[in-house]
Amino acid sequence: MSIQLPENTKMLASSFTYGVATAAFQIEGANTEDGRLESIWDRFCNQPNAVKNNDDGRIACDHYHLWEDDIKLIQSLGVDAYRLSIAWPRVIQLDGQLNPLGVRFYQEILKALKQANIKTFVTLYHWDLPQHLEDQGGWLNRDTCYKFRDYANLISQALNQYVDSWATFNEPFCAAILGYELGIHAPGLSDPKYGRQAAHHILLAHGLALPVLRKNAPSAQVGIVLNMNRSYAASESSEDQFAGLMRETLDNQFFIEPLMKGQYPNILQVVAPHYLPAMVLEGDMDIISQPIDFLGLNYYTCNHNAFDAEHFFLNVKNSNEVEYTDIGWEVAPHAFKELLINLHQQYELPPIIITENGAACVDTLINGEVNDEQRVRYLNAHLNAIHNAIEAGVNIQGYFAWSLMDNFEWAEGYSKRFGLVHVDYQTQKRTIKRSGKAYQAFLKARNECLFKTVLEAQKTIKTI
Ligand code: IFM
Repeated sequence: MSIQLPENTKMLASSFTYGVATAAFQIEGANTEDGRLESIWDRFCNQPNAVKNNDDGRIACDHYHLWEDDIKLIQSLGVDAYRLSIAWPRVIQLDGQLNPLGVRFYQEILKALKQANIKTFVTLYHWDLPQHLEDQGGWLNRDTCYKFRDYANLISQALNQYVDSWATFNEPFCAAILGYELGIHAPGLSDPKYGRQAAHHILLAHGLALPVLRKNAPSAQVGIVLNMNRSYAASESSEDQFAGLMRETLDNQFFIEPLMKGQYPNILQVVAPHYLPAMVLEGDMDIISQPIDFLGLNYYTCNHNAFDAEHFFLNVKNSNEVEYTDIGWEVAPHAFKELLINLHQQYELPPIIITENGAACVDTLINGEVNDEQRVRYLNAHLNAIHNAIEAGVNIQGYFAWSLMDNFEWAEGYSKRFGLVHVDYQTQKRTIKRSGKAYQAFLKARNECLFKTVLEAQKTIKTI
C-alpha cells in the first residue's frame, strides 16, 4: 500500500503545500532550561493520574537539544513546510519582556528551516499557557487576552523574518472545552460556564492579535486552526437527530460561526443558554470576526450521538462494523469529505489548510523497522478525501500530517503514537516508519512530476 492520488489532481500542483506538524510541549522537553517558565501542562502533569502513567513533558522527544537532527529528518522527508508552535512560557519572562535564550532557540530553528527551503507555519498557542497567568484566572480572565496580544506582538517582531504563516491558536475547542469544561486537559476545570467563557476569551485573543500580526508581518499569512470532527446522529429518531445537531453546534459551530459571522449559534440562546459565554462585551464579536488569510482545519474522525437528557448528546459507537485507530477513533475519510463540503456550503471561507490529520497506531519496532500499514492506508484515504472535496469546489491549499514524530499525547501521555517517525523514548533514536517512507515516496513522485511539467512547459515555450 502506498499513497497515490489521481494524476489530474490539483493536489499535485506546486501551489499545494505538504508538511508535517508538531507542537512545543509535545516534543521539546527542557521545561526548566534557559529561563522557561512553568506552563499549565507542567502543573497538570504533576497532579497524580491526570495523565496516563503519570507521564510528563520534562524530556518528551528532547527536541530542545536534538532540533538540528530533527530538521535534517524533516528535510529528508521532502516536505514543503513544517508546522511548529512557540511555547509562550519559553519566550516571555515574568516581567512581560522577551526571554532572549528562548527566542534564540526558535530563531535558530526557523533560520535553519528557511536555509533548507522549508516553509514555516508557526502557531502561537498550542495549549501551554504560562502557569502564572492561570494563577490569575487563565482564560477565564479577560486580561489574558491582552497578555496574549502583547506576547504575539513581541514574538512576531522577533521572528517575523523567518515565518511564512502565523496561526494564533491551535484548536480553541480543546484548550477551552477539554481544559475548562470537561476537565480532561490542563488546567482541569469542569463546568460549561468556564468552558464557554474560556472559549470566548480565546477567540477574542485571536482577534486582538490579528492586527498586531498583520502590522509586524505584512507579507505572512495569518489565520487560526480549528479542530472539527463530523457529527452524526446515532439513529433516525428525532431525539438522536437533535443530539447530533447539538454535538455539531457545541463542538464545531460554536467556534466557526463567531469567526465567520460574528455570532454564536442562535439555537443555543433557545435550548442551552448556559452554553453561551456570560461575558461578551460590546465590540467583541467584531474583533473576533475580522478577515483571516486561511482557516486551518484539523480532522481525525467522526462521532455518533444518542440523545442524553442531561448533556444533550452521548457519544456512542457506530452501529456498523468500522475500523478504529489505537486511540479508539473511527477511521472515516468519507466524513472528512462531507465535513469540508458542508463548511464550504455554510460559510464564505478563506482558503483552507488541513493543518493536522493522522492516526494513532500500535507501532512496534522490529528489526529496525515499523510496519504501520494502517497509518499508510489512513493517510492515503484522507488525502483522497481532500482531493474529492477539492473536486466538489472546496478551496484547500495544503496538508500537514500529524505528526512528524511520536510525542507526548496530552492526557494519554506517551501511550499513543501518531508519528511518521518512531521515537524510542529511552534512547531518543528516531526511525522513519513505513508511513514516513510512503509520504516521502509520494512527495518525491510529486516533485518529479512537477519537474517534468516544468521541462514540458519549457519545451513548449521553445517551440512557440
Ligand atoms: O496531539 C494532538 C495535537 O496536539 C492537537 N490535535 C490533535 C492531536 C492528536 O490528538
